[in-house]
Amino acid sequence: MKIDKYKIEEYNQQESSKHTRKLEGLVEEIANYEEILQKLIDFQIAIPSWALGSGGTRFGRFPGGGEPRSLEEKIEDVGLLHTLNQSSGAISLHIPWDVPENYQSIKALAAQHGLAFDAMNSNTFQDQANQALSYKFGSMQHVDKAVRKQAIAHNIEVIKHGVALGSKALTVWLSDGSCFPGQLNFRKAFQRTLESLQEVYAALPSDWKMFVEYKAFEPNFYSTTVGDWGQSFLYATKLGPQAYTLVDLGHHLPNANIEQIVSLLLMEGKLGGFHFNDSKYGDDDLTAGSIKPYQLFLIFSELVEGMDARQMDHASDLGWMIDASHNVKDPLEDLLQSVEAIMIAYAQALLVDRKSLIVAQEENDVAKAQEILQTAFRTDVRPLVAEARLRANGALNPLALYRSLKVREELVKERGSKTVATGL
Ligand code: AOS
Ligand code: ZN
Ligand code: ZN
Ligand code: ZN
Repeated sequence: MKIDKYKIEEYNQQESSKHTRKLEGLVEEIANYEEILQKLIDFQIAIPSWALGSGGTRFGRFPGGGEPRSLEEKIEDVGLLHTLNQSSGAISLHIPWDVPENYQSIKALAAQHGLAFDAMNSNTFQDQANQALSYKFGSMQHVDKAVRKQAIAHNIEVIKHGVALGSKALTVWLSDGSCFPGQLNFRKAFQRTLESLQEVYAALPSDWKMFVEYKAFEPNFYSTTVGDWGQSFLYATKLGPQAYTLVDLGHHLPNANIEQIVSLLLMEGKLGGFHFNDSKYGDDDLTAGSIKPYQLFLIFSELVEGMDARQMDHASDLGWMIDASHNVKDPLEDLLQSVEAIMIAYAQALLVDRKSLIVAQEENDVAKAQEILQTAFRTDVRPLVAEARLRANGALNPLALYRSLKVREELVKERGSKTVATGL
């Protein structure tokens, strides 16, 4: 299925006067309006291939219809999102869930949809059918060198797939850890993991980055060998300049101050990128901005401040990815909502009156500082985000258009109502 350009134009025309009315107030208020708009247009968020089908839990899975059955159909789905919002111009693949058979045709298909290949994800947290050794007791931390070698070889193979597709980064998330005290020698597990990562790092092309993703717990519930940002930072620092920490918003212990973590990693030049999602309890992988929109804004506020201080390019100097998966919504609708929430948080962060904030901080004017942040956060920037989309030839309201064009119904017709996409 493809969404015709004229359908978007037609829809935007219908909505045009309503949109203009909402935008007017904002245009007057924002001094650097055009500059902010351009930043919003340039900002792209990668869609994970595993979020395109309904996720499951260990208790069950309720697949929806019309889910992508192949890598080609996953690319097609991200293409649909990008056509609607013009902000999802990349896909993040997962090996072995998406094994590209013909690189040329996959690359051509992605290019046709205006998509780039973002970070490649490896998988040493599951045993595959044809796999020689088991990851039951870990992969890169494993006491058996043969298991570690298998995990290293897999990661190097993932890099090769990525090179063939034009990706520039490898994300390593390890489920390694332990479930019970005494199971593992923490120090030895760390050392073995570091040595394994060093071998993978040595295989990185010089223009590649390696993202070391941390996670507090799950599937191991006593210790995780890359358990928090400190440990990830330690690995990334020991590995070298091409290694960075990746922050998945759901991978912290409850109430962690993620915006402060982001600020300090950025200060040290070790922040690699994000897996955006939201959570109430743990690694819930819910829609970005659905539970704690203020936290998402505060993270973006630190990002804008820190990236500007380091003269970084907002759009291209970090990896912006979503990592979400759930049981109850149409995955494409959910991803449109996530991208929208991220754009809103970014737009609000761009509105923060930085000069006044610095003054308030220097004067210890706590109430003023809070007012400045909350003034930006409480601004309804949706018309601004919509205007950026309009200028980029996207839809004023992607979700509304997705529904009125009956995209899901079309996909069900094409692919059937009982489809199973691979994913977490
Ligand atoms: C797992 O909890 C991590 O969030 C991973 O980033 C991700 O879900 C996985 O790599 C998907 O393959
Ligand atoms: Zn993640
Ligand atoms: Zn997560
Ligand atoms: Zn996760």
